[in-house]
Amino acid sequence: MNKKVLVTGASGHLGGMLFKAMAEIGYNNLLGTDIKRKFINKNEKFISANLKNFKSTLKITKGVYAIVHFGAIPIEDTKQNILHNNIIGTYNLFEAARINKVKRIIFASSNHAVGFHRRTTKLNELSTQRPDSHYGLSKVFGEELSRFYADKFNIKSMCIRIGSCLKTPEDRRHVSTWISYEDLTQLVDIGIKHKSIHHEIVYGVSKNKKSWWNNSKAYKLGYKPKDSADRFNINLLSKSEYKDKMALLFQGGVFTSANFKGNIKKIK
Ligand code: 15L
Repeated sequence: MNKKVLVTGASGHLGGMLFKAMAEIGYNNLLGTDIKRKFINKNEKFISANLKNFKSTLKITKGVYAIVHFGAIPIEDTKQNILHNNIIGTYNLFEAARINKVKRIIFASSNHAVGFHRRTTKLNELSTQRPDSHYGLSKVFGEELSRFYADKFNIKSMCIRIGSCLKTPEDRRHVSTWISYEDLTQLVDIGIKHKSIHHEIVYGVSKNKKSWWNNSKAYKLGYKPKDSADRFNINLLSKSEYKDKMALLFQGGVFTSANFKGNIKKIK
């Protein structure tokens, strides 16, 4: 693909992984951005920018065809930090994209947008959002923001509710939530190239038998996961889940129990 694709969060874990992986599958006009340049080679294009700053965001989105938006705080943080980095940062990015006539945005959503669903409930793309943290709430905002920009301004978008994207699954929760780097790259590629997307929500998960998510929407769009957590023999609880009975009930795990002051019985 010769069209310019901007990857935000290119110095981070997944943005950085995608920046390299997309170059390997034929994206030859990639631009990376992040607050600071890290792990990006000299021959790769990079501009440092903070998405909180609208002027810089306008600058980096000029002439861009599609944005792969992974630039955000990736875990729970204070309300203020999440508001400024994830919510305002993402809003700035979409608005700059509209002004600069960007055609598509792939949004790194998260399972924490639906983390307060029970592990016994099978979800699909139409399930009610149920954020389990300020972080998850920012992902709900991003999903609705991209729906609005698709409906109102025809910027096509794909929101990937990423489970746990790691080299390999590490604990029992990951047996349900794991997605490999290669499978996530495939989903991003579909979001950029699929002819008829408008606003789509898919789950970022490999082909795991114990998945909590019905991902038939992604399959309809052509997703053919190559990996599965089933080939790993993992029966360990994570260190943090070990003593945390509440975390074991809900899909979002320890994100649900942190600072919890609610009534578990009411969260059905
Ligand atoms: C996420 O959204 C986080 O970015 C990542 O650090 C993991 O916590 C992951 O979800 C998960 O739920 O495993």
